[in-house]
Parts: sequence; C-alpha cells; structure tokens
Amino acid sequence: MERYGSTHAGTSQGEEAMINRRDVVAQGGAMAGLAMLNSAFAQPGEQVVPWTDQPPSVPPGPIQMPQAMKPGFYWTVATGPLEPDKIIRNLQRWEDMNSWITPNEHFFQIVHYGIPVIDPGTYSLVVTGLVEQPLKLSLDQLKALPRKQVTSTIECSGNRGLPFAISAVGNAEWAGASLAQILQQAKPKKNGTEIVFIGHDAGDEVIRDVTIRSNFGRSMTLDDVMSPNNILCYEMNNAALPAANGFPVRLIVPGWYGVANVKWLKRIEVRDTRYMGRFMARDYVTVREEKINGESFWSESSVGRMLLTSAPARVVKQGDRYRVMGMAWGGPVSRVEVQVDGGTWQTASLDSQKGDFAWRFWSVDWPKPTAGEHSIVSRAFDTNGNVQPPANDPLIAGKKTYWESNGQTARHVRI
Ligand SMILES: Nc1nc2c(c(=O)[nH]1)N[C@H]1C(S)=C(S)[C@@H](COP(=O)(O)O)O[C@H]1N2
Ligand SMILES: [Mo]
Repeated sequence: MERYGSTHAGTSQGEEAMINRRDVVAQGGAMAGLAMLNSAFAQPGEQVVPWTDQPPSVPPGPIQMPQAMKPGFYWTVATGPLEPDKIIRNLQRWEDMNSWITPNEHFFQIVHYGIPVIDPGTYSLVVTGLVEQPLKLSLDQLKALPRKQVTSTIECSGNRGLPFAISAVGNAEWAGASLAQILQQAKPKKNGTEIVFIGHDAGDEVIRDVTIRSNFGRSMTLDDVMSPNNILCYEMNNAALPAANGFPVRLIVPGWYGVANVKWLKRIEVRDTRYMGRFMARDYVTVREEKINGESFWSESSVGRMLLTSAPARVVKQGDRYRVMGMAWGGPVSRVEVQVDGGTWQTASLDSQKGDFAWRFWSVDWPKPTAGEHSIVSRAFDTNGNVQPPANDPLIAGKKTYWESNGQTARHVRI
C-alpha cells in the first residue's frame, strides 16, 4: 500500500476534531437524524481519528499522468494534456462522509468538458433517430410526467484507481420522469437497439489526424434502458440539480458506474449500430489479462455496471474504546468483514438503511488497539455470493488500466 504524506486540500487540522450529533444532523438533514438511531454514525462524544494516509490533493495539470490515463496513440485531446483538478472536483475527506445521504454541496463532480450554461426556460430534450414518434420535451413537460424517486449511490469508475481520487462516491435521492415511459412514447423501430444519450458539453478531440467537436455521450442497449429504475432526473435531494451535477436534466441509471449517468442531457438518439464515442470505446475502457485454458486473453471492456466494493470511512474513539465504520455498495450487500493488521476477519454490523441501489453503512468495535500504526481493510459480500476481491486477485492484479478498481484497499491510522 502506498502512503501519501500531504493532507487533502481545503481541510484544516481543526476540522478533524469532534463530530457531534448536532453537526451530523445539520450536515445531513433529516436523513442523518434518522441515521443517528443506527450505530455506524459517530455518536455524541466520539472523536474521529484521522487516517495517516491522506490522499494528495487533485493536481492541477498538465502533470505526468499514469500511463493508463494517457490518451491512446490514435486519439488525443486537442486541448493537450488532461488537467485533473478541472475534471475531478469537490472530493470530501473520507472522515467527513458522515451522512447516509450526501448533501448536494458535498457531492463529488466529474466534469470532462466544462459545465455548460443552460437556460431552463428554453431547455428541451429531444428523442430522435429510429423512432416512430420523435419527441421534444420542455422542462415543464418533463416535470408534468409522473414523478419517480430512487436513492442511488454513484461512484466514478476511476475512484481508487488514482492516488488523488479515493472518495469520488456519493449517495443521493434522485427524482425525475421515467425513462422507460418516454422511450415507450417515442416507439423505437424494430431495428432501434442502441440508445445514445448526448450531453450539451463538448470538446475538441483528434482521432487519427481528424479534429472533431465531440459531445459527451454514452449508450445503453434498449433492454438496459427499459429498466424501471432509470430516470430523466431534474432533482437531487429535493432541490434542482446543481449546475455541476447536470442542471437541468441528467440521466440516472441506478447500478451503473458514474460515467453512464449522462449530465446536461440534450438528446436521446435511437440507433442500429454500437455507439463508439470516447467515453464508451476509447476512454473508460478496462484492459485486463484473463487466463482462458492457460492462454492469455486480453479483455477490453467498456465500463458498465458498478462492481461490489466497500471502504473503511473512519475510526472513531470514545475514551479508550474504538470503532471502525465505513460503507459498502455496488450490489445487494449482505455482509461486510473487517481485518486489522492482517488478523482474523470480523463481521461488521450493517446499518438498516436500504434501497436496492444505495450504499450501506457498517461498523465494527475495535476493543483494545495497541499504540502505534495499524492497517484496516474491509471486504463486502453480496446476496449473489460475490466477494469484493483482494488486491492480489487476478481480476485486480491483471487489470492494466485504473478504472473499476473495486478491490480491497487498506487504510492506516496511528493510535
Ligand atoms: N455530460 C456529461 N455527463 C457526465 C460526465 C461529463 O463529464 N459530462 N461525467 C460522468 C462521470 S465520469 C461521472 S463519474 C459522473 C459523475 O456525476 P456527478 O458529477 O454528478 O458526481 O457523471 C458522468 N456524466
Ligand atoms: Mo467517472
């Protein structure tokens, strides 16, 4: 495990002090108030023991990128090297992620081409392509459709693949119109199998030697699109979407990695061929070595459904009693286990908040830690019998790109 010495940007030592009941309720609103009935949140009188392995702050570009983050030889970003601190924003320290619902002002933001300015009064969403009935919906028309809500945890698939991005995950209650209902209204033609979601944001990219102006886009199969959980979302935690999180309308596809949740939606296009845009087929492609009958197979797969994972959020203490708490997500979580200093795995207690797509908080007592440095690892299990893989699992070790890093990770504290 690598260690990172510098502290996270924007936090001071003073903020590391006690988090009491009033702060937790104030930060998380009513949900946090309810959550206080459960054990995973810091209780009154408990103090947070900060991790000693704080991530470095997100670097301003241009910087030396890890090899896997560099665009390919036949594809480059016309504006030059990527600038991580313009893309990855508003990360919280893990110790501060203390409410089951992440407040809007603390929700992470991934912004690849900048934040488009959109007038909600003239906004419209177009549904076009291989459909019998093309649609053009204003924001008011979208809001007039039956309102659907879903609590869903979004994680950037690059989370924990880069040393400076280890908390690009949050949980919110999203509200909007049913995506399936709108697609049904548009009536895809028989050959319309690929549904492309296009954002208002765009950038210049060079493909081979052609410079194109390309909008952010992602696609899903018609089958995946018709899942009843998907929404065309205009509200986040009962407020309008913040500008950086997709105002006025974004896609929310519970159970998929962040990149599939297209923000600032402009157009939905029904097509009959696979969509191979940057964020489907060049970027956000996981390259992994698999052994099939002893032979290497290099799988190259587009980032898709979220994978099972967990993370220790923080260690708290009251007098000489210690507790480790954290979150698990990316599947129907059934159990979480925690290991200290490579010892035996202990079963954590899971908080009761549920929702098929929301993270679960967990906690475990740590009765008598000795003075000194300790490492803490968690692993999640789901109801389908999956286990979060250890770092040396071939699934993780054979992966050459940084996306989908759902393996077990160690955090460190000094007692
Ligand atoms: N139009 C558009 N949608 C986008 C992005 C983007 O840059 N442009 N970033 C994606 C990525 S990579 C992630 S992880 C999520 C993050 O959602 P958030 O910024 O609301 O946290 O948005 C996704 N949707
Ligand atoms: Mo992402």
